[in-house]
Amino acid sequence: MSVVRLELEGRLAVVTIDNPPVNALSQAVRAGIVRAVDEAEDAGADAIVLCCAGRTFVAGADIREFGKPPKPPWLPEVIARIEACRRPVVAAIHGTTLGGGLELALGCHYRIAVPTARVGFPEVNLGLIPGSGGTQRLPRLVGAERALDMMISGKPVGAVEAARVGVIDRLAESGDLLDEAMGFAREQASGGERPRLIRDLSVDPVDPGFFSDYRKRIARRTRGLMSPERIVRCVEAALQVPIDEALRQEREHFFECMASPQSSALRHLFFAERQAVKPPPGVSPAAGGPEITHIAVIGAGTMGAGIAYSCLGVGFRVTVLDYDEAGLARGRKTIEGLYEGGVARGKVSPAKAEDGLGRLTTSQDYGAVANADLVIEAVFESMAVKEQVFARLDRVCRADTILATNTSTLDVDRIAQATGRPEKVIGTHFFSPAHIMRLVEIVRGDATGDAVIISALALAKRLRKVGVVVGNCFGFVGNRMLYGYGRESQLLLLEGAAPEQIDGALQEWGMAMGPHAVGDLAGLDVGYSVRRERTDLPDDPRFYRMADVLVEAGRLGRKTGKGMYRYESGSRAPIPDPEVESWIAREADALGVERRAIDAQEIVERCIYGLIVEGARILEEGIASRSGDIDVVWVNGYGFPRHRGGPMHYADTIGVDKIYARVCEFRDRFGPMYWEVPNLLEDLGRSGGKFADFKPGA
Ligand code: T1G
Repeated sequence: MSVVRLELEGRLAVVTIDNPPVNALSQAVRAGIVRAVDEAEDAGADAIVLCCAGRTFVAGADIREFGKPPKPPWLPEVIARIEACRRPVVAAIHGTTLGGGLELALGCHYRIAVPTARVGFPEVNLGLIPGSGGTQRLPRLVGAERALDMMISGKPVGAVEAARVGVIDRLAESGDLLDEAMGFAREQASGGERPRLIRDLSVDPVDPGFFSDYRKRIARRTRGLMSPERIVRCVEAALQVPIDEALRQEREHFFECMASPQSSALRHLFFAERQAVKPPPGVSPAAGGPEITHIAVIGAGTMGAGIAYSCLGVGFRVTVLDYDEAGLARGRKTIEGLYEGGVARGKVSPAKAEDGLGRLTTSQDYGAVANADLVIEAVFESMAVKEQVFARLDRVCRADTILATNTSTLDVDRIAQATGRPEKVIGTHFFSPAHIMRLVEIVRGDATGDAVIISALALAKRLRKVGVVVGNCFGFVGNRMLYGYGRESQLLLLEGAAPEQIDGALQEWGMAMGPHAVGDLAGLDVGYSVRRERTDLPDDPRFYRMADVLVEAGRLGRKTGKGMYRYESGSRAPIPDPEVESWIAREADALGVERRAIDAQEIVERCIYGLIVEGARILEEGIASRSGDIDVVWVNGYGFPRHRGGPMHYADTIGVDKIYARVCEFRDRFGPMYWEVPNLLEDLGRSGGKFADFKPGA
């Protein structure tokens, strides 16, 4: 079936794009539009309505075509063909009209939209810029500042707002968009004069210092990114040179961004995040578990309350259970506080807050959770405690109730063995703060049934989170890799790099926060107690030595006013502490570690390659089923820079052969205890392969 069809309705031509799932502008669509417009003109139509079948008007260029040899007609040519029409062309907009879809609509003479539609330029999220006139036509409609805000944020705006500022000419409120679009087209056709072209408008002048001020305003949030600056330059050109020259410059900037490693990384993540939330190979999507409406959360602490709030926010009935009355009261207070904060910030309506709290019950009695469809355990990170809780849940809950644990590192199989229903037990590892962090590691035990995995993926999607299915091992994917990264950041202290130097090097490289600042934020005692639970710690007195010394000295981090850094009251700014410096020197001396000057490159390589080495082991063991899943975990759970695509994509970008050679150097210099080369890294390093091409078990 053709992806673009033309129907003549009296003296009107209706051109319908039908390219599921989002009417992306593939080569066939672009060619089909040109052909349909030619035919409509040849037929002498008074006007053309351009609309889309399915759930949305065009949601953008076909990202799958990027990086492949481009095929004409290019989108600018399609837009130029529409603008050359002697009769009006009206875009009928619904759904999410994004990127090239909005550029196509701006090439039409007029735009009509249903009020629920959204329009925007998300290209910056892909390391790109609007490359088909968006940087030129949008400022002509809404002015430089509003256009820059839309393109730099990448956030869509609703049709009502878009109509208010002039992007949309009319709202279709009858419920029949096509009918209203045809009526609007007839109106424009009856005028007889040549339809207006946005390209013929001029951009309202700006103050002399506008662009330099605007660059300062966005500097922090666009740190390290390439395409925002290119967008600003394009809008500057819109005010300075004729449009055809500005369009030429825009195209040049677009292709430079397209060729950048940043765009490759961001496009990789776009697809990896959609792939990661699909059932892993071997799990039948049709399995489907019980309908989940009532969720019980065991443990009213910070994580339990955050999980409960997330579930309430999307309509579940939630029962929070805690054995301790005061703890339960604190948990309810936390949830109420989250709603109050949401209402105060205008993120949650008072009605929604009231509705959510109306679906919350709290109890100290396990009987209250007997009829839950799903139970999420979020009690203290102790295997003994968790085993007791699961044994009791197994006795109390319905036979088909799914029992999930929020453990961050412990053995899901052992927890499952505390029940008589191991096939119903799964890990749902939320990240703190649970109501904000998008990532959920869905940990499948040996016995976990497909239906339970599918139910957990569906829960994550409903919570608007990224649920990634991972295997059961110590630390699963994220925290297991974190040890490689954290271990090196600790050893580097003893070897001579100051905490602020380590954090600074990694933040400069792109990490949201340095490892020592993160440790102080999370609380050094958290890692300390997990390490005490471990029975497989390396036989190395240097392993997390400074973290242990600080905890044993009562320096737990921000919450005690000092940890690796010190903090002035009321401030979150980490301040280097000479006392810690002296302790590090003392410990290094006691451990016989020779101290030396260490440069930023070694800091970054040892910490980031420490991630990659563990990621390679995770892949070859099948703990992650795709290298992209590891990338999705690290950009969504640990602040890995999105514009570097995740640890495994970054390794593919650098070249696995180069990573392999450097890791061999580290092994030879620091020993095989931490730098033993995984087989997969060696195989790919020698063959020139990529992690992205590795299929576990293949
Ligand atoms: N190209 C190709 N495939 C796309 C696509 C696109 N633009 N958008 C979505 N898909 C696929 C997606 O991979 C998934 O496939 C399915 O559609 C459903 O997507 C020229 C250069 C539109 C808000 O950045 O933001 O135009 O996994 O799961 O949650 O200057 O998709 O089912 O096989 O996300 O309902 C600009 C990207 C491109 C929009 C719908 N446009 N898409 O969300 O569904 S660059 C974008 C989205 C550009 C111009 C520039 C979302 C959505 P599968 P989904 P959703």
